[in-house]
Amino acid sequence: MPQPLIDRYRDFLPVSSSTPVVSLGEGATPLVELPHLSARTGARLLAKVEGANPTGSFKDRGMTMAVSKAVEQGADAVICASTGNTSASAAAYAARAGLRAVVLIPEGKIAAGKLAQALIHGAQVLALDAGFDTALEIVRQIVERHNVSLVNSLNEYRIDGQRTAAYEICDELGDAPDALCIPVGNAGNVSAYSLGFGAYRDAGRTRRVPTLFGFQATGAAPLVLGHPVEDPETVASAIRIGNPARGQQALGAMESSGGQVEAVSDEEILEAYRLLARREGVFCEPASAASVAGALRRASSGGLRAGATVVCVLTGHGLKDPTTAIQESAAVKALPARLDAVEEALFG
Ligand code: AN7
Repeated sequence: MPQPLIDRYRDFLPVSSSTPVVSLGEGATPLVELPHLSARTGARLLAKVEGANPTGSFKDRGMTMAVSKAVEQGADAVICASTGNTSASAAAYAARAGLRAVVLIPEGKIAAGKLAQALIHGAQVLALDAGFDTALEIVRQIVERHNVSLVNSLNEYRIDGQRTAAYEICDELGDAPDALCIPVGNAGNVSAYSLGFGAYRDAGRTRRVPTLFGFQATGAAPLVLGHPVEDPETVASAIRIGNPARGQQALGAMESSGGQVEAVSDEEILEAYRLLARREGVFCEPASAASVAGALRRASSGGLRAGATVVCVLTGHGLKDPTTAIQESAAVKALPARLDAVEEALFG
Protein backbone atom coordinates (compact mmCIF):
# COMPACT_ATOMS: atom_id res chain seq x y z
CA MET A 1 0.00 0.00 0.00
CA PRO A 2 1.29 3.53 -0.70
CA GLN A 3 2.31 5.43 2.39
CA PRO A 4 -0.79 6.91 4.07
CA LEU A 5 -1.37 10.53 3.12
CA ILE A 6 -1.33 11.45 6.81
CA ASP A 7 2.20 10.10 7.18
CA ARG A 8 3.48 11.72 3.99
CA TYR A 9 2.33 15.20 5.01
CA ARG A 10 2.31 14.74 8.79
CA ASP A 11 4.16 18.07 9.31
CA PHE A 12 1.24 19.90 7.71
CA LEU A 13 -1.60 18.02 9.44
CA PRO A 14 -3.12 18.31 12.93
CA VAL A 15 -2.28 14.75 13.99
CA SER A 16 -0.15 13.37 16.80
CA SER A 17 1.55 10.04 17.46
CA SER A 18 -1.62 8.92 19.23
CA THR A 19 -3.92 9.58 16.25
CA PRO A 20 -5.00 6.22 14.82
CA VAL A 21 -4.36 6.48 11.07
CA VAL A 22 -7.26 5.12 9.03
CA SER A 23 -5.89 4.83 5.49
CA LEU A 24 -6.70 3.11 2.22
CA GLY A 25 -3.57 4.38 0.43
CA GLU A 26 -5.06 7.72 -0.69
CA GLY A 27 -3.30 10.58 -2.46
CA ALA A 28 -0.18 10.52 -4.66
CA THR A 29 -2.47 10.85 -7.68
CA PRO A 30 -1.07 11.40 -11.18
CA LEU A 31 -0.54 14.85 -12.67
CA VAL A 32 -1.15 14.07 -16.34
CA GLU A 33 -0.12 16.27 -19.28
CA LEU A 34 -3.00 17.04 -21.68
CA PRO A 35 -1.20 17.49 -25.02
CA HIS A 36 -4.27 17.80 -27.21
CA LEU A 37 -5.92 20.42 -25.03
CA SER A 38 -2.60 22.21 -24.52
CA ALA A 39 -2.16 22.53 -28.28
CA ARG A 40 -5.72 23.77 -28.57
CA THR A 41 -5.40 26.42 -25.85
CA GLY A 42 -1.76 27.47 -26.11
CA ALA A 43 -1.33 26.93 -22.37
CA ARG A 44 0.34 23.94 -20.72
CA LEU A 45 -2.68 22.07 -19.39
CA LEU A 46 -2.30 19.30 -16.83
CA ALA A 47 -4.92 17.18 -15.07
CA LYS A 48 -4.68 16.27 -11.39
CA VAL A 49 -6.42 12.92 -11.66
CA GLU A 50 -8.19 12.57 -8.33
CA GLY A 51 -10.25 9.65 -9.63
CA ALA A 52 -7.12 7.60 -8.89
CA ASN A 53 -7.87 7.76 -5.15
CA PRO A 54 -9.06 4.55 -3.42
CA THR A 55 -12.79 5.28 -3.74
CA GLY A 56 -12.39 7.20 -6.98
CA SER A 57 -12.58 10.79 -5.79
CA PHE A 58 -10.67 13.57 -3.99
CA LYS A 59 -12.89 13.11 -0.95
CA ASP A 60 -10.55 10.36 0.29
CA ARG A 61 -7.89 12.96 1.14
CA GLY A 62 -10.26 14.61 3.57
CA MET A 63 -11.91 11.41 4.72
CA THR A 64 -8.70 9.75 5.93
CA MET A 65 -8.32 12.76 8.25
CA ALA A 66 -11.97 13.06 9.29
CA VAL A 67 -12.37 9.37 10.09
CA SER A 68 -8.99 9.09 11.84
CA LYS A 69 -9.99 12.02 14.06
CA ALA A 70 -13.49 10.62 14.63
CA VAL A 71 -11.90 7.39 15.94
CA GLU A 72 -9.41 9.37 18.05
CA GLN A 73 -12.25 11.37 19.56
CA GLY A 74 -14.40 8.32 20.29
CA ALA A 75 -17.32 8.98 17.94
CA ASP A 76 -19.96 6.24 17.65
CA ALA A 77 -20.64 6.88 14.00
CA VAL A 78 -20.00 9.21 11.09
CA ILE A 79 -22.69 10.99 9.10
CA CYS A 80 -22.81 13.10 5.95
CA ALA A 81 -25.15 14.55 3.38
CA SER A 82 -23.90 13.87 -0.10
CA THR A 83 -24.32 14.22 -3.82
CA GLY A 84 -22.54 10.85 -3.92
CA ASN A 85 -18.77 10.96 -3.58
CA THR A 86 -18.64 11.97 0.07
CA SER A 87 -21.03 9.12 0.90
CA ALA A 88 -18.87 6.60 -1.00
CA SER A 89 -15.72 7.78 0.74
CA ALA A 90 -17.29 8.00 4.20
CA ALA A 91 -18.74 4.50 3.80
CA ALA A 92 -15.36 3.02 2.82
CA TYR A 93 -13.28 4.72 5.53
CA ALA A 94 -15.90 3.97 8.19
CA ALA A 95 -15.89 0.31 7.12
CA ARG A 96 -12.09 0.31 7.43
CA ALA A 97 -12.32 1.81 10.92
CA GLY A 98 -15.20 -0.36 12.10
CA LEU A 99 -17.46 2.67 12.56
CA ARG A 100 -21.12 2.96 11.67
CA ALA A 101 -21.77 5.24 8.68
CA VAL A 102 -24.98 7.06 7.86
CA VAL A 103 -25.41 8.92 4.57
CA LEU A 104 -28.25 11.20 3.47
CA ILE A 105 -28.63 11.54 -0.28
CA PRO A 106 -31.07 13.30 -2.62
CA GLU A 107 -33.34 10.51 -3.83
CA GLY A 108 -32.71 9.44 -7.42
CA LYS A 109 -30.06 12.12 -7.93
CA ILE A 110 -26.76 10.41 -7.25
CA ALA A 111 -24.76 8.50 -9.87
CA ALA A 112 -25.05 4.71 -9.91
CA GLY A 113 -21.42 3.95 -9.03
CA LYS A 114 -21.51 6.14 -5.94
CA LEU A 115 -24.71 4.55 -4.64
CA ALA A 116 -23.19 1.10 -5.23
CA GLN A 117 -20.15 2.08 -3.16
CA ALA A 118 -22.12 3.43 -0.20
CA LEU A 119 -24.27 0.30 -0.15
CA ILE A 120 -21.56 -2.32 -0.55
CA HIS A 121 -19.47 -0.76 2.23
CA GLY A 122 -22.45 -1.19 4.53
CA ALA A 123 -23.45 2.42 5.13
CA GLN A 124 -27.00 3.14 6.15
CA VAL A 125 -28.28 5.02 3.10
CA LEU A 126 -31.25 7.34 3.56
CA ALA A 127 -32.66 8.85 0.38
CA LEU A 128 -34.49 12.10 1.07
CA ASP A 129 -37.16 13.72 -1.02
CA ALA A 130 -35.00 16.86 -1.18
CA GLY A 131 -31.78 18.24 -2.60
CA PHE A 132 -28.31 18.21 -1.05
CA ASP A 133 -28.78 21.52 0.77
CA THR A 134 -31.77 20.30 2.81
CA ALA A 135 -30.02 17.00 3.54
CA LEU A 136 -27.00 18.89 4.89
CA GLU A 137 -29.23 21.07 7.08
CA ILE A 138 -30.72 17.94 8.66
CA VAL A 139 -27.27 16.41 9.19
CA ARG A 140 -26.13 19.57 10.98
CA GLN A 141 -29.04 19.21 13.39
CA ILE A 142 -28.39 15.48 13.98
CA VAL A 143 -24.78 16.06 15.04
CA GLU A 144 -25.88 18.68 17.58
CA ARG A 145 -28.11 16.13 19.25
CA HIS A 146 -26.09 12.88 19.03
CA ASN A 147 -22.51 11.58 19.41
CA VAL A 148 -22.07 11.29 15.66
CA SER A 149 -19.20 12.88 13.77
CA LEU A 150 -20.04 15.07 10.77
CA VAL A 151 -17.74 14.25 7.85
CA ASN A 152 -18.95 16.80 5.30
CA SER A 153 -16.38 19.43 4.40
CA LEU A 154 -17.74 21.66 7.17
CA ASN A 155 -15.46 19.42 9.23
CA GLU A 156 -12.07 21.24 9.33
CA TYR A 157 -10.16 17.96 9.22
CA ARG A 158 -11.64 17.29 5.79
CA ILE A 159 -10.17 20.58 4.59
CA ASP A 160 -6.81 19.85 6.24
CA GLY A 161 -6.61 16.55 4.37
CA GLN A 162 -7.70 18.01 1.05
CA ARG A 163 -4.96 20.65 1.22
CA THR A 164 -2.49 17.87 0.43
CA ALA A 165 -3.49 17.88 -3.25
CA ALA A 166 -1.95 21.36 -3.51
CA TYR A 167 1.22 20.11 -1.78
CA GLU A 168 1.52 17.24 -4.27
CA ILE A 169 1.12 19.56 -7.28
CA CYS A 170 3.83 21.88 -5.98
CA ASP A 171 6.15 18.99 -5.13
CA GLU A 172 5.78 17.59 -8.63
CA LEU A 173 6.09 20.87 -10.56
CA GLY A 174 8.81 22.28 -8.32
CA ASP A 175 6.66 25.39 -7.73
CA ALA A 176 3.00 26.36 -7.77
CA PRO A 177 1.34 26.39 -11.21
CA ASP A 178 0.25 29.70 -12.74
CA ALA A 179 -3.42 28.81 -12.42
CA LEU A 180 -5.71 26.14 -11.02
CA CYS A 181 -9.12 25.35 -12.53
CA ILE A 182 -11.50 23.46 -10.27
CA PRO A 183 -15.18 22.51 -10.09
CA VAL A 184 -17.11 24.10 -7.22
CA GLY A 185 -20.06 22.54 -5.40
CA ASN A 186 -20.16 23.02 -1.64
CA ALA A 187 -16.91 25.00 -2.09
CA GLY A 188 -14.82 22.96 0.34
CA ASN A 189 -12.24 21.78 -2.14
CA VAL A 190 -11.31 25.15 -3.65
CA SER A 191 -11.03 26.49 -0.09
CA ALA A 192 -8.71 23.60 0.78
CA TYR A 193 -6.49 24.20 -2.27
CA SER A 194 -6.25 27.88 -1.40
CA LEU A 195 -5.17 27.10 2.17
CA GLY A 196 -2.79 24.40 0.93
CA PHE A 197 -1.00 26.62 -1.58
CA GLY A 198 -0.78 29.37 1.04
CA ALA A 199 0.65 27.05 3.69
CA TYR A 200 3.25 25.68 1.27
CA ARG A 201 4.40 29.16 0.30
CA ASP A 202 4.54 30.24 3.94
CA ALA A 203 6.64 27.17 4.72
CA GLY A 204 9.08 28.21 1.99
CA ARG A 205 8.32 25.21 -0.20
CA THR A 206 7.12 27.41 -3.09
CA ARG A 207 7.65 31.01 -4.09
CA ARG A 208 4.10 31.89 -5.09
CA VAL A 209 0.48 30.81 -5.13
CA PRO A 210 -1.62 30.18 -8.25
CA THR A 211 -4.62 32.11 -9.53
CA LEU A 212 -7.72 30.12 -8.61
CA PHE A 213 -10.60 29.76 -11.08
CA GLY A 214 -13.68 27.93 -9.80
CA PHE A 215 -16.46 26.64 -12.05
CA GLN A 216 -20.08 25.95 -11.21
CA ALA A 217 -22.70 24.52 -13.58
CA THR A 218 -25.00 27.18 -15.02
CA GLY A 219 -28.07 25.56 -13.43
CA ALA A 220 -26.38 25.37 -10.03
CA ALA A 221 -24.36 28.57 -9.81
CA PRO A 222 -25.25 30.33 -6.53
CA LEU A 223 -21.78 31.88 -6.17
CA VAL A 224 -21.92 33.36 -9.66
CA LEU A 225 -25.47 34.67 -9.14
CA GLY A 226 -24.75 35.94 -5.63
CA HIS A 227 -27.71 34.17 -4.02
CA PRO A 228 -28.81 30.60 -3.21
CA VAL A 229 -30.51 28.58 -5.96
CA GLU A 230 -33.74 26.89 -4.86
CA ASP A 231 -33.83 23.98 -7.31
CA PRO A 232 -30.36 23.49 -8.76
CA GLU A 233 -30.19 21.30 -11.85
CA THR A 234 -27.24 20.03 -13.92
CA VAL A 235 -25.96 16.88 -15.62
CA ALA A 236 -22.99 17.23 -13.24
CA SER A 237 -24.91 15.70 -10.31
CA ALA A 238 -21.92 15.94 -7.94
CA ILE A 239 -22.13 19.75 -7.99
CA ARG A 240 -25.92 20.04 -7.93
CA ILE A 241 -25.73 22.30 -4.88
CA GLY A 242 -27.72 25.50 -4.40
CA ASN A 243 -26.32 26.93 -1.17
CA PRO A 244 -22.60 26.15 -0.71
CA ALA A 245 -21.53 25.87 2.94
CA ARG A 246 -18.12 27.41 2.27
CA GLY A 247 -19.27 29.85 -0.39
CA GLN A 248 -18.03 33.08 1.19
CA GLN A 249 -14.67 31.59 2.13
CA ALA A 250 -14.21 30.24 -1.39
CA LEU A 251 -15.18 33.53 -3.06
CA GLY A 252 -12.65 35.36 -0.90
CA ALA A 253 -9.94 32.82 -1.73
CA MET A 254 -10.54 33.02 -5.48
CA GLU A 255 -10.72 36.80 -5.54
CA SER A 256 -7.61 37.36 -3.43
CA SER A 257 -5.66 35.06 -5.78
CA GLY A 258 -6.68 37.22 -8.74
CA GLY A 259 -9.18 34.65 -9.98
CA GLN A 260 -12.93 34.28 -9.84
CA VAL A 261 -15.90 31.94 -10.00
CA GLU A 262 -17.65 31.38 -13.33
CA ALA A 263 -20.49 29.26 -14.69
CA VAL A 264 -20.15 26.67 -17.47
CA SER A 265 -23.16 25.19 -19.23
CA ASP A 266 -24.01 21.49 -19.26
CA GLU A 267 -23.16 21.46 -22.97
CA GLU A 268 -19.69 22.86 -22.28
CA ILE A 269 -19.21 20.35 -19.46
CA LEU A 270 -20.19 17.40 -21.65
CA GLU A 271 -18.00 18.63 -24.53
CA ALA A 272 -14.98 18.76 -22.19
CA TYR A 273 -15.95 15.34 -20.75
CA ARG A 274 -15.96 13.76 -24.21
CA LEU A 275 -12.76 15.53 -25.31
CA LEU A 276 -10.88 14.31 -22.24
CA ALA A 277 -12.04 10.76 -22.80
CA ARG A 278 -11.56 10.60 -26.59
CA ARG A 279 -8.53 12.78 -27.17
CA GLU A 280 -6.58 12.44 -23.92
CA GLY A 281 -7.62 8.96 -22.71
CA VAL A 282 -8.72 10.40 -19.38
CA PHE A 283 -12.15 9.40 -18.07
CA CYS A 284 -13.58 11.65 -15.37
CA GLU A 285 -17.11 12.21 -14.15
CA PRO A 286 -19.13 15.12 -15.58
CA ALA A 287 -18.67 17.45 -12.58
CA SER A 288 -14.91 17.09 -12.88
CA ALA A 289 -14.99 18.10 -16.53
CA ALA A 290 -16.32 21.52 -15.43
CA SER A 291 -12.69 22.44 -14.67
CA VAL A 292 -11.57 21.69 -18.23
CA ALA A 293 -14.71 23.28 -19.69
CA GLY A 294 -13.75 26.39 -17.75
CA ALA A 295 -10.15 26.33 -18.95
CA LEU A 296 -11.32 25.98 -22.57
CA ARG A 297 -13.75 28.86 -22.17
CA ARG A 298 -11.08 31.09 -20.64
CA ALA A 299 -8.60 30.17 -23.37
CA SER A 300 -11.07 31.03 -26.12
CA SER A 301 -11.75 34.45 -24.60
CA GLY A 302 -8.08 35.27 -24.01
CA GLY A 303 -8.32 34.50 -20.29
CA LEU A 304 -5.36 32.11 -20.18
CA ARG A 305 -1.84 33.38 -20.84
CA ALA A 306 -0.01 31.50 -23.63
CA GLY A 307 2.45 29.05 -22.13
CA ALA A 308 1.00 29.32 -18.63
CA THR A 309 1.01 26.15 -16.54
CA VAL A 310 -2.62 25.41 -15.73
CA VAL A 311 -3.70 22.50 -13.54
CA CYS A 312 -7.28 21.27 -13.96
CA VAL A 313 -8.54 19.24 -11.03
CA LEU A 314 -10.41 16.14 -12.21
CA THR A 315 -12.17 15.44 -8.95
CA GLY A 316 -13.82 12.07 -9.62
CA HIS A 317 -13.48 8.97 -11.81
CA GLY A 318 -15.65 8.51 -14.89
CA LEU A 319 -16.80 5.08 -13.73
CA LYS A 320 -18.74 6.79 -10.96
CA ASP A 321 -21.40 7.69 -13.51
CA PRO A 322 -21.68 4.97 -16.18
CA THR A 323 -25.15 6.15 -17.16
CA THR A 324 -23.92 9.51 -18.47
CA ALA A 325 -20.96 7.89 -20.25
CA ILE A 326 -23.26 5.56 -22.17
CA GLN A 327 -25.75 8.34 -22.91
CA GLU A 328 -23.01 10.55 -24.33
CA SER A 329 -21.62 7.85 -26.61
CA ALA A 330 -22.68 6.25 -29.90
CA ALA A 331 -25.07 3.30 -29.56
CA VAL A 332 -23.54 -0.17 -29.39
CA LYS A 333 -23.98 -2.02 -32.69
CA ALA A 334 -25.48 -5.51 -32.26
CA LEU A 335 -24.48 -8.08 -34.91
CA PRO A 336 -24.94 -11.76 -35.65
CA ALA A 337 -21.79 -13.71 -34.66
CA ARG A 338 -20.47 -14.17 -38.21
CA LEU A 339 -17.20 -13.15 -39.87
CA ASP A 340 -18.92 -11.52 -42.82
CA ALA A 341 -21.14 -9.42 -40.56
CA VAL A 342 -18.14 -8.18 -38.56
CA GLU A 343 -16.16 -7.44 -41.73
CA GLU A 344 -19.10 -5.57 -43.17
CA ALA A 345 -19.39 -3.47 -39.98
CA LEU A 346 -15.65 -2.73 -39.92
CA PHE A 347 -14.75 -2.20 -43.56
CA GLY A 348 -18.07 -1.60 -45.32
C1 AN7 B 1 -16.61 14.90 -8.41
O1 AN7 B 1 -20.09 14.20 -2.45
O2 AN7 B 1 -20.47 17.60 -2.35
O3 AN7 B 1 -16.82 22.24 -3.91
O4 AN7 B 1 -21.50 15.37 -1.31
O5 AN7 B 1 -18.09 14.94 -6.01
O6 AN7 B 1 -15.70 20.72 -2.29
O7 AN7 B 1 -18.13 20.50 -2.75
C2 AN7 B 1 -19.25 16.38 -3.94
C3 AN7 B 1 -18.61 17.41 -4.52
C4 AN7 B 1 -16.47 18.40 -7.38
C5 AN7 B 1 -17.33 19.76 -5.53
N1 AN7 B 1 -16.32 17.26 -8.04
O8 AN7 B 1 -16.45 19.88 -4.45
C6 AN7 B 1 -20.59 15.28 -2.14
C7 AN7 B 1 -20.12 16.52 -2.78
C8 AN7 B 1 -16.85 16.11 -7.60
C9 AN7 B 1 -17.59 16.10 -6.42
C10 AN7 B 1 -17.20 18.45 -6.21
C11 AN7 B 1 -17.80 17.31 -5.72
P1 AN7 B 1 -16.78 20.89 -3.27
